[in-house]
Amino acid sequence: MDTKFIGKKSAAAGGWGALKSCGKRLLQSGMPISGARTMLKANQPDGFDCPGCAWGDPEHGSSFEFCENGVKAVAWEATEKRATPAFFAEKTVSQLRRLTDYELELNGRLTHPMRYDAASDRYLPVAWEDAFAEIGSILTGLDNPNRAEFYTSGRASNEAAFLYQLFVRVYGTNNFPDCSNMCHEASGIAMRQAVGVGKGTVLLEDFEEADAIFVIGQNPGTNHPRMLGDLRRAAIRGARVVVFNPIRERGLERFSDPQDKVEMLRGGSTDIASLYLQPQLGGDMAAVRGMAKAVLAAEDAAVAAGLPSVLDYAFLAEHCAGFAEYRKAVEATSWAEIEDQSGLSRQEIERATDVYISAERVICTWAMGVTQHLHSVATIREIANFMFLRGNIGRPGAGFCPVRGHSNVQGDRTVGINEKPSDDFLDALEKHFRFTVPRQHGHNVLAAIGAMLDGSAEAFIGLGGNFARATPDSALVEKALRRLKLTVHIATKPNHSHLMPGETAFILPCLGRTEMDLNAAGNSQLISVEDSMSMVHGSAGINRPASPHLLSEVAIIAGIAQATVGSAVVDWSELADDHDLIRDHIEATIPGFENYNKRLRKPRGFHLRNTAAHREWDTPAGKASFSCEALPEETVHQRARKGEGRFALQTFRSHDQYNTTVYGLDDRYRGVYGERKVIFIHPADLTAMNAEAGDRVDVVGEHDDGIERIAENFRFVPYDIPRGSIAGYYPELNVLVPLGSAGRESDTPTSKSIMVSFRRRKTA
Ligand SMILES: Nc1nc2c(c(=O)[nH]1)N[C@H]1C(S)=C(S)[C@@H](COP(=O)(O)OP(=O)(O)OC[C@H]3O[C@@H](n4cnc5c(=O)[nH]c(N)nc54)[C@H](O)[C@@H]3O)O[C@H]1N2
Ligand SMILES: Nc1nc2c(c(=O)[nH]1)N[C@H]1C(S)=C(S)[C@@H](COP(=O)(O)OP(=O)(O)OC[C@H]3O[C@@H](n4cnc5c(=O)[nH]c(N)nc54)[C@H](O)[C@@H]3O)O[C@H]1N2
Ligand SMILES: [Mo]
Repeated sequence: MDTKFIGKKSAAAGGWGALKSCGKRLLQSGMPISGARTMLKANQPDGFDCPGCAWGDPEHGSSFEFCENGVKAVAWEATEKRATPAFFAEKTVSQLRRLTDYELELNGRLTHPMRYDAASDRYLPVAWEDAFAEIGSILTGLDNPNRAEFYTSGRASNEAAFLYQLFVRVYGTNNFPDCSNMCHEASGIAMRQAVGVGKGTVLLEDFEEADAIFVIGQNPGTNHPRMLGDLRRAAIRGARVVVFNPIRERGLERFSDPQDKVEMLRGGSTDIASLYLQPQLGGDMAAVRGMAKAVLAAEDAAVAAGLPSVLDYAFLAEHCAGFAEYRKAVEATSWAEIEDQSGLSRQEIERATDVYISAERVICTWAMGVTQHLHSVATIREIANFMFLRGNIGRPGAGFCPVRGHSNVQGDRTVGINEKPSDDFLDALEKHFRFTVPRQHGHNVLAAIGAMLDGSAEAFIGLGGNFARATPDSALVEKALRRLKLTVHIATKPNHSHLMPGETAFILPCLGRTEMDLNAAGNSQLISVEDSMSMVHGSAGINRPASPHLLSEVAIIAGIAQATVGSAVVDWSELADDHDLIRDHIEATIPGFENYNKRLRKPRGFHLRNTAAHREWDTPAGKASFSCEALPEETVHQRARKGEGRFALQTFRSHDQYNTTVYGLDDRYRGVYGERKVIFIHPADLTAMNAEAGDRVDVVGEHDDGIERIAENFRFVPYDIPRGSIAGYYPELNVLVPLGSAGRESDTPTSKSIMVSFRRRKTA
C-alpha cells in the first residue's frame, strides 16, 4: 500500500528520536538528577524490575538495555512531584474530576493515606490504623464476602499478590477481577486447551535461533521496545519477520537501535519486517486458516512431485489429537471466505506461507490485536493449529509467545489471582494454611461490574490500576463505583478511579518498584516478578520512598487483612516484615517454586518449567490438540461494511502512554503531536465521506443495545490502514466500548472491534 499519506516522512523507530523523547520526558517528569542512577539499575541483577513491560531480560551483557518507554515508566514513578494533602485540600473531588488523566497524574506521587469526606467533597488525611480499622469493619459487616470485589492490576509483585489472594480467600471469596481479564485472558484459555499451559513456551534465547518470527496484532515498537532489539538481531542474522497488522507500525518496519553506536552514528536502521500484511480488524483467524490451507496444498503438491513432506508427520502422529478433523475444517473453508474475512488476497497469504514452510524453526508472537476480539480464543487456537502442522513447539527456536502486558501480570496469575482457581491450588492452600477455602468461582471484571451495577456488590478494593478508566462503558462504571459502600485504592499516583468515591472511600499510597522497602529492622525487602518467558527474578528498589508515610503493598494488604480476618489463620505482620516467609508459603503451595528464596537470588532468577515446551501435554486428550472450528460467521469489519457510514474501530496505545497513564500528548511514530483525540482513517474513506484531514467529528457507538455512546470532538488523521477499519486511543475511547460485548469464552471486552459511525461537528 502507498504510504505517502502517513503524517511526516517517518524515520526509523528508536534511534535519536527515542533519546530526545526520553530527555524531554525526564525533564517533564521532574525526575531528579540522581534519576540517572535509577535508570542504570533497571533490569539489572541487583536492581529493580522495570515497571514497564513484561519482555524478558537477556542473560549476557551487563549494560543497561536501553528502552525509551522503560525510561518513561521509571521516570514517571521516580518523579519529584507530590500529590500531598494540600493538593487534595485545594480542589473538591468534583473539581478534580474535570482534569484529564494526564493532568491528574502530573501532580506526582501520593504521599499520605486519604479518606473521603462527603461533607466537603474532599479527600482528607487519615491515620493508617484508622483506615485499616474502618475498612475491616465495613468488610466484616457485609452479609456475604461475595459482596466485595478485589481487583488486581498487573504490577503487583508475586509477594503482594500471593498475600492478597490469601487474605481474600480467608475472608471468603474468589472475586478476583484483574487486568488480565481485559488483556491476555484469551491466550491463557486457548493455550490451555491446545497445549495444556496458558503461558508462552519460548525463552529469549529461542529468538536467536528462529528462522522466522510471525508477529500478529502487536506493536512492540511502543509497547515492548526491548523486543525490537531481539527482532532486529534476528533480522540481521537473516531470520524473516512476518507481520500481521492492519496499521503500518513504524517500529515493525525499521528500527535504529540506540544501543548500536555504529548504527546511531551512521543514521542507519535495520529493516524488521520482510513481509508486512494488513488484514482487516478481526480477520486474523481467516488469515491463519488461509496459511494452513496453503500449507496443506503445498503438502499435496510435494506428495505429487515425490518431494519431501511439508508437514511434520512424526510430530502429528506422536503428539497431536484432532488433525484429521482439522484438515476437513480447512478444506471446508473456501478461499473466497478467507479473502473476504481477512481482507488479504490469496497471494499475500501464500507469500506468508512460503516463509513459514521454508523456515525450520518458527516463533509466533501476539498481543492485544488478537486477544481483544469476539473470536480471540478461536483465533489463538487457529494459530496453535497452524504451528502444529510443522511441529513448531517444544524445540529450540520454535514456539508460542503471547507477549504479556503489565510487568508482573503473568506472575500474579501464577500465585493465585484467579477468579476461577484450580482445585489443586485450592486444595494446597487448604492443606497448608488449614482453613476452609471458598470453592465457588468468583467474578471477573465484567461480572464484577455487573454486580456493582445491580447492587449485589457493595465494596471494591483495587490493588493498583485504574479500574474506572480501563474498563468498558466508563460512564456506567463510574456510576457503579459511586454507589458502593466502600471503595479502596492502593496506588502510587492519583487517577480517575479515585475520584469515584463510594460512601466510604480511601486512597492508600504505596511504595513503587524503584523504592527501597525497609522492614522494621532496617533490612531491605526483595520482591519478585515473572516475565513473558516465565523467568522469575528478584527486584529491589534503590530510591528513597516518595514520602515517609508510604507503606509497601505487602504491608497495606497485611494491615487490611489483620483488621478484617484477624491472625487466627495467618500471622500477617510477621509476613509483612519478612518477604522470605511469604516466599516459603508460595513454595509450599505452588509447583515450580522449589528453593524459591535461594534461586531468586541468582543473577537472572529461575525459569518456571513449562510442560508444553517439553512436549508434555496436560490437555484432556493428553496431546497437543487441534481445534476444528469454522471461521466466525461475521467479523466487526464485515458487519460494519453492511451499514452506511459505519466503521470498525480499534482502541490502542500511543507511544506516550502506559495504559491509562498518559505521559505526554505525542505519538511520535505515527506522526501525531500535542493531541490524543484523533481517529486514524484511510484517506479514501475520508474522500468518500466528503471529509478531509483535520475535520472534527463525534464518534458514535453503534452497538444497537439502545445505549447512547458518544466520544466527542475527535480529529481525522489520514493513515495507512485498510478501508473501513479505523483506530484511536484508549482510554479516551472507552466510553464507546460496550460492556455487553465480550470475547467468547474469554469474556474480554472487545476493545479492538467496536462498531461506530461519525457525526459532523460544526465547530471545534
Ligand atoms: N509503553 C507502553 N508499554 C506497554 C503498555 C503501554 O500502554 N505503554 N501496555 C502494556 C500492556 S498492559 C499490554 S497488554 C501490552 C499491549 O501491547 P500491544 O498489544 O502491542 O498494544 P496495543 O497498543 O493495544 O496494540 C495493538 C496492536 O495490534 C494491532 N491490531 C489491532 N487490531 C488488530 C487485528 O484485528 N488484527 C491484527 N493483526 N492486529 C490488530 C494494532 O494496530 C496495534 O498495532 O503492552 C504493555 N506495554
Ligand atoms: N479500550 C481499551 N481498554 C483497555 C485496553 C485497550 O487496549 N483498549 N487494554 C486493557 C489492558 S491490556 C489492560 S492490562 C488494562 C489495564 O488496566 P489497569 O491495570 O487497571 O490500568 P493502568 O493504567 O495500568 O493503572 C494505572 C494506575 O496504577 C497505579 N500504579 C502504578 N504503579 C503502581 C504500583 O507499583 N503499585 C500500585 N498499587 N499502583 C500502581 C497508578 O495509580 C496508576 O494511575 O486496561 C484494559 N483496557
Ligand atoms: Mo494488558
